[in-house]
Parts: sequence; structure tokens; C-alpha cells
Amino acid sequence: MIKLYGGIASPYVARVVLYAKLKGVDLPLSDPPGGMAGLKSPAYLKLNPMGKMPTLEVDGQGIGESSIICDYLDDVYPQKSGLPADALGRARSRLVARIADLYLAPHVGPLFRHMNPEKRDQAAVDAAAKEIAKAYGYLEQVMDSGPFCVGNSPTLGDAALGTMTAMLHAMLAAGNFTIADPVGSGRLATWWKAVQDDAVCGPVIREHGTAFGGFLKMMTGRK
Ligand SMILES: N[C@@H](CCC(=O)N[C@@H](CS)C(=O)NCC(=O)O)C(=O)O
Repeated sequence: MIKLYGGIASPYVARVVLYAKLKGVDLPLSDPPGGMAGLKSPAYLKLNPMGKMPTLEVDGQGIGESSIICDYLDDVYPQKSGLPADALGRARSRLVARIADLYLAPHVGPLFRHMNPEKRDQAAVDAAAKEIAKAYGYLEQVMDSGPFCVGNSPTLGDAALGTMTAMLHAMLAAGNFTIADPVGSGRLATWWKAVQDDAVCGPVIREHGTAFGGFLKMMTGRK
């Protein structure tokens, strides 16, 4: 038995949902044992000691970390790959996902603390904006001529970066930040249009963006 735990408002959960769809694998989302608020429950921590979503449960054993879950899906469902055909293309696609995790995500999350324009630390926002622009610069260089991250079809990198970009857009809109859209021009704009227009990527990315926007509204309305 295989079960994916998490909510689509998480970009990491959305990455796995999208990746499974790209591979033609039916992997519906389930609420974590203990419910969405139970990520630190003993039952959930037994499956994923980091207490984060997503977690994939396979025959009672848990696998954490979105990219590792995607790797696992490739191992057990090799029929349709979610990666480019050639080794260099596969490396590029994985690198896009890695850059999104290591160089982009750490600067997107903290914007959450500065959602209110009247109370924000503008210097901290400016510093994050600089790092975010830098990360998209790295990504642009790693992508090939596209229009997807690598070639003509969406792969792992598109699943990872597409969902994270939707999250960033939702944050920029909700916080009324004066940060320029990092995918607003050039190669990155071409990429963003390709993933949004794609029949598989577009709906998941929009569903995630809407769910994350709703989560932001709930959290900021509460403060
Ligand atoms: N590196 C992890 C990140 C997962 C992550 O940060 N998930 C967030 C939701 S977007 C979470 O579960 N946060 C709850 C918590 O940290 O308590 C991955 O790729 O799966």
C-alpha cells in the first residue's frame, strides 16, 4: 500500500503530486495520520522524523523529502520517466530542483514574516529580494533552450520550480511587495508560460497557488 500525506498548499507536496501526474501515476493526497495539525504526532514522526509534509507511506514505512519521494517514484514506476532522456538533461533538471531547494526556498519562506507592509523590516525584505533574484539567475543559466527547464516536456525541475514560483507569486501578491516578478521576462518568462500552459503542470500549479493564497489569507488574517 502506498499513500501520500500532505496538503496541496505546500509547494513540496504539490511538487510530488505534479511529478506523479507527469509520470502518469495516480497518487491521491491523504491527510496525515493525526490530521493536518498532527505533523508532530508520534504516529507521523514515526513515518517522518522531520515532521514535515510530504511523506510517502509504503507498506507501513515512511519516506520524507519531496525530491527523495520523486526519486522513489522513478524507481518503482520506471515505465514513464519524469526526467529528460539524456544524462546531461537529467542532471540539469535535477539541478533546477536542487537550486530551488537550496538557493531559492530559504529566501522565499522568510518573506512570510513581513507580509504586513506597515510592520515589515524593509531591509530584510530587500536582502531576501536580492537573494531571490540571484537564485533565478542561477536557474536561468542552468536551463537549456526550453521552453521547459530542459527541452520540450516538463520534468522534475519544472515540478519543483513551478510550484515554488507559484508560492512566491502568491506571497508577492498577498504582501503587496515591491519585488519585481523574477520570471517576468526573457528565458524565465518563456519557461513560466510553458509550465502554466501545460495540460498537466498548469492545473496543479494553479491549484497549489490558490490553496497557498488561501493559507496566507487565513494566517495573516489571524494576526
Ligand atoms: N525539504 C522538505 C521541505 C518540506 C517542508 O518544509 N514542508 C512544510 C510545508 S511547506 C512543513 O511540513 N512544515 C511544517 C513544519 O515544519 O512543522 C521537502 O522537500 O519535502
